[in-house]
Amino acid sequence: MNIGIVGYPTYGGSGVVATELGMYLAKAGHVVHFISYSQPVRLDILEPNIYYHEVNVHDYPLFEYQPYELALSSKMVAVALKYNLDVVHVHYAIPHAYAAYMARQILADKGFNLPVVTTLHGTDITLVGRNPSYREAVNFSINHSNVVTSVSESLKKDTLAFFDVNNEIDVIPNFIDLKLFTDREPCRQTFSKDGEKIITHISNFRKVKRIHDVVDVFALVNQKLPSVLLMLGDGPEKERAREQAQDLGIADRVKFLGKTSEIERILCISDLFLLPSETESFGLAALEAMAARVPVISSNTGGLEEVNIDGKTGYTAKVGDIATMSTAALEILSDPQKHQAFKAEAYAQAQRFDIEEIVPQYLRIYEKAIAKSRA
Ligand code: GMT
Repeated sequence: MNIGIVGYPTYGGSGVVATELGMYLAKAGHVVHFISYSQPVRLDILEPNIYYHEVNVHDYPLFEYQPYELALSSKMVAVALKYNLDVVHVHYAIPHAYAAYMARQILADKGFNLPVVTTLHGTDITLVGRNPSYREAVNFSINHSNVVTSVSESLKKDTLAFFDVNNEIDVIPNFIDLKLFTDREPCRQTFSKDGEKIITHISNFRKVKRIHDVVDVFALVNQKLPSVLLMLGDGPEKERAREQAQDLGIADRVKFLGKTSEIERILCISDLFLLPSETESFGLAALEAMAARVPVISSNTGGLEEVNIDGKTGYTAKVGDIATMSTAALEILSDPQKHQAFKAEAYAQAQRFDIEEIVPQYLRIYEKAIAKSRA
């Protein structure tokens, strides 16, 4: 198949899912055309069957805001015609689904049929999409995609609750390539001396991640158990977290490692993962931790309970309940046998989201979109 994939090129979330999906499809022999405003961070363009098309937005003094959707639609049209795309798969509704709808209309005018698959990822529905400035356009794009998928049952429920949806929504959960999490050389000594426990958090450090809860939970654990907190990623709340660690007197225990390409390696030496988010449609970072056999302490919001099974792969607690989260963390970390059992369950759960199992579901979705677009 000739497949167009549109997504954000950034580190984390929907962009990673889009990139990993495309690269897997390319390995399977499909020809994949990535369309974005810059090259996706995890994209290996040296691999066969992968093309990258950059969307260029022209600057003009009249524009206070550059019309990115217009440029994106035009690029989709050009790529579809030149490479005879069978389907375009857009990740994150805003503005990709809307731009894809326009591209499909323009192409129809030229006698070319381009089926559109939209995957909803989370904040495009739960935070940004609900905003009155975007709601109507997001609603329209959902209803006019040939097929819509969401990454969890919880996100599907939220979408049906927040919008007037008259389109079917298929749930296809996020996936993980388990092979990436094996045979990593140990680097524990770099971060932990004398058997200190390693607790890890990965995110884009936005408010929704409740970074202050990560630091508070860690501080409570650290009072009872020698430990270090590794903070991976970057974003607006990072400096505040650094100050918080200083105020709590644990600055030397909290290491900010920034955006690193060594996520799998660091997870493989971690003992526990924290994800206390305000909302999370899925929680891909929690799944990555589980693939590295790391139990997770998370909030019980959104799709997190579909990923982190309370009392099995880790524990879940109400948003902001740092007392329960720290008690749960200590329970797991201070009992080696229990820790081993949680690690095994975490890995077993990750296996259910193996890329080999999930990606074929997207291929069936593409077939469905093609059939629906011809009906
Ligand atoms: O918040 C993030 O981590 C980034 C965001 C994105 O859109 O890239 O992530 C969303 O999509 C991920 C991939 O499907 C999900 O795992 C995250 O749970 C979701 N984030 C939220 O819902 C807050």
